[in-house]
Amino acid sequence: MNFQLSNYILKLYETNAIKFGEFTLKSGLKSPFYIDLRHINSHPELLKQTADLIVDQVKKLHFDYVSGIPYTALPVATLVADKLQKPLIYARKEEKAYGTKNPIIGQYEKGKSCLIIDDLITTGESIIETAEKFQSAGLKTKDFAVIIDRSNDAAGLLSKQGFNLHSLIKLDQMLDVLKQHHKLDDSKISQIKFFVKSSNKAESIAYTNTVTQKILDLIEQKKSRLVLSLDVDNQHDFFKILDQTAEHIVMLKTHVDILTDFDETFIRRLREYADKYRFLIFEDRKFADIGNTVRKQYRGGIYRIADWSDVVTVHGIPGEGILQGLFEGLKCKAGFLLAKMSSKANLMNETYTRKILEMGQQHHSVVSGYIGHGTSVAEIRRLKNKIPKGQLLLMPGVKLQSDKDSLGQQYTSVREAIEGGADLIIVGRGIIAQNDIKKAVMKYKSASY
Ligand code: 5IU
Repeated sequence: MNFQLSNYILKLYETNAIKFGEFTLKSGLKSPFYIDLRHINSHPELLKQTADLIVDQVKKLHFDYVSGIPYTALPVATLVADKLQKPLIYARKEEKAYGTKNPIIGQYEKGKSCLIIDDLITTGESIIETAEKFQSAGLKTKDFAVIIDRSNDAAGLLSKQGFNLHSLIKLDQMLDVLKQHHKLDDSKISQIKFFVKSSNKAESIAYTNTVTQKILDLIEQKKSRLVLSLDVDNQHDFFKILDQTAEHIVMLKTHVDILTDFDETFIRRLREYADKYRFLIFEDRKFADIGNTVRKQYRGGIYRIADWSDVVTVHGIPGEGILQGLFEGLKCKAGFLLAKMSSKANLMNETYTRKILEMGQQHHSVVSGYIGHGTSVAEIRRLKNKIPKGQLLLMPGVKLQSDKDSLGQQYTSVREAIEGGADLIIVGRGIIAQNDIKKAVMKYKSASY
């Protein structure tokens, strides 16, 4: 390692951009180190040095524009663009809910290429997300420059997707320099390396709760990824359809408040079917109020949903108190948070989705996964990649072929949903509105698994 770079690493350490101790991550895991490069922008010398090092790294590459991912990398990118005398463009951080605005700010010509600069790379997901925004705006993106590669192997992942990663510092190099300068000892270094290596594995074990495990077992046993959405208004039709479908589904999704003849016998009969044909009952209640109110709605009222359903849907909009209100003190119950709806022009933008995933990860003991939708394989895959390992993606708005209805519902095909990584598909009218229900359910089942 050259003198310039080790000097740079020491400066990062001195400005507290790299810290050692015990830090609780968003995931709840405790990390022995923490990297926060946001403050480099407040140290003019360090900022300049960062830009110089990046310029050295990228000056032989071919690109037309320079971009930085807001907020941290944008000032650095501005300096890099200035030094290389290339135009700066950048992608909006907050996506507009309706997606009508061009996500790229600045003037550019379609078909040209852009270098993307970020501060830190862990999994590569946010960089890929940004690259996709540029690509959908008609720009080419191949090269990424980052200050620190925290994972040691993000370059491998990116190269599989056709991207080149140019990192100034890899985690191991950084640890070596700090050790040489007596900032870290061997035991701390092995603790850090062990943490980085094992954290992915630890996360996947931690986030699968007992309800999720039941769902995963049923998927394998039944060789099906099908959730039937049975929105009919009377018990006769309900059980007639269930008779033809029950053995092929992993969960039955209900809206009990649609039934005009709901009564106690309905619940008793439904539970008998669930036990006999081994599916979970999923009341799609979409709770959305404060903890105290949803607790009453879930456990009381005429429906007493908590008595008979295994899982319910929950809006994250009121904050985490809703999960406490619903599930505190109950066993073997879980919720699915709404992360991205299937209806056209819904207001759940990327920022909202990300917040929901963070909330679900923190409450993984009662959150089995997320309701999410995408209109293409790439969009579904992007969402799926953001979901913590061990939690599930349930996708509504699915039919054998893509389609839409007159009230805003958008359908993506089963093939795309599964290829994008949906763990379960939620299908209603694709099955229940068909003349031959038995035949329809078999088609969806085999296409899903
Ligand atoms: N549902 C959606 N989209 C969503 C959510 C729930 O379609 O984003 I959240 C529900 C509505 C309906 C079922 O009960 O899933 C889909 O039924 P169809 O397959 O008939 O459209």
